[in-house]
Amino acid sequence: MSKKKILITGGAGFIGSHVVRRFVNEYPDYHIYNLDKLTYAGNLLNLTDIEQKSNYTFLKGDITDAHYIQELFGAYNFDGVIHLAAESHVDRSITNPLDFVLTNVVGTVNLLNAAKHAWRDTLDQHLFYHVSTDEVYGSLHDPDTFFTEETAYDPRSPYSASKASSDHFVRAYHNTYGLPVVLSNCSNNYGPNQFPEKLIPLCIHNIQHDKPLPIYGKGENVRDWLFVVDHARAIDAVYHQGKVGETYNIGGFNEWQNLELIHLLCDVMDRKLNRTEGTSRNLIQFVKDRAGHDLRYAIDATKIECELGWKPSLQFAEGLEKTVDWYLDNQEWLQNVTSGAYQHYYKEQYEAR
Ligand code: NAD
Ligand code: TDX
Repeated sequence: MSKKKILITGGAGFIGSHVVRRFVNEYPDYHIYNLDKLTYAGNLLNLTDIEQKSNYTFLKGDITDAHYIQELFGAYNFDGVIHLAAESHVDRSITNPLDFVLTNVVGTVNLLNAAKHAWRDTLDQHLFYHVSTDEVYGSLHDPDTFFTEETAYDPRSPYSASKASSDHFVRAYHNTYGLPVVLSNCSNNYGPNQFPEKLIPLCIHNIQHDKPLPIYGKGENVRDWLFVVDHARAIDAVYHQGKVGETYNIGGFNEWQNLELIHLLCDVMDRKLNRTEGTSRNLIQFVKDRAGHDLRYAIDATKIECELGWKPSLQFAEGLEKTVDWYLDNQEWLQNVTSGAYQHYYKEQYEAR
């Protein structure tokens, strides 16, 4: 029997690389095609351990190119799609919203059109999985409320508006054309291979170089953090056991105020770098708040726990320790991604704050 062909988009990025690794290693009977444009956030160094595997193929391509995507589906006859490719950073969406519309909305619709066409006579043998975010639900103010799968959408940044729009298109293709889809909305991920524009790796990098740790506003915003490998496990569960047409919220039941989280990270870094306690905390600098900064995200992950038997495997302290160790052990990776264009981004983003 021929191997099942699965297209994973955005597989050279942070979460995508962990998903690709999991599927290549766990499912030798699948052939995994990783489609990625290799933007600033895509990095093949994330996948050196699996690049030689016989059930893995990398395809460099852009999901905004409708013609290319149609041809790709015609050529490979994919059984399933796990779609992660996106512009993913909220701050960049505030300066360049259109990039987010193009990749996250138009790119997703291009993939949906190609799947609808290629799968038209065998719809029930396929699955289109859209990986999305908790940010589509908006901002929570009451500490006792959580986002459930029934929470109304209320996106408030250009990034979350683009992800909400792509979620709506995925559901519309299910409703209108019968495309078999499944979706998940996950909280903030952290772990190895995350680009140092996001809070945790940015602070790890800055602490190492004795640079200020920029905390937006008063550092009171709350996020729910999940170790990236646990998100990859959840994606595996949703792809294999999720019900067609359904949405699953994924989260860590692990809420932290930004300032508390950075205090904890500083203490871990002081210990790892043999610095006197409190050294890294002295680098904290409160800077101008993010425009439209959502106060709190918190996921209720009861559905995926009860229906698919998934729950996080790591405690936060252990996950953070692993993350710090990974960055300290992978200086070449960090140097590679923080030279060149990153310097320009950093200056633009932080010098005026
Ligand atoms: P990332 O920015 O690290 O990676 C995105 C990947 O997509 C990169 O490899 C990039 O090269 C690729 N890409 C971008 N534009 C492309 C295009 N036009 N064509 C093909 N490839 C393109 O993002 P991430 O943090 O790994 O997030 C992956 C997905 O998970 C996104 O859809 C994001 O919305 C979602 N998500 C992220 C988080 C999080 O905390 N990071 C949480 C929930 C959901
Ligand atoms: O320098 C910083 N200082 C700071 O205080 C940065 C980069 C962030 N922050 C704050 C903003 C947020 O409250 O830290 C929190 C986390 O920020 P990010 O790491 O930028 O993540 P967030 O904006 O919460 O979005 C993330 O989670 C959901 C991902 O980037 C999204 O792709 C995902 O969908």
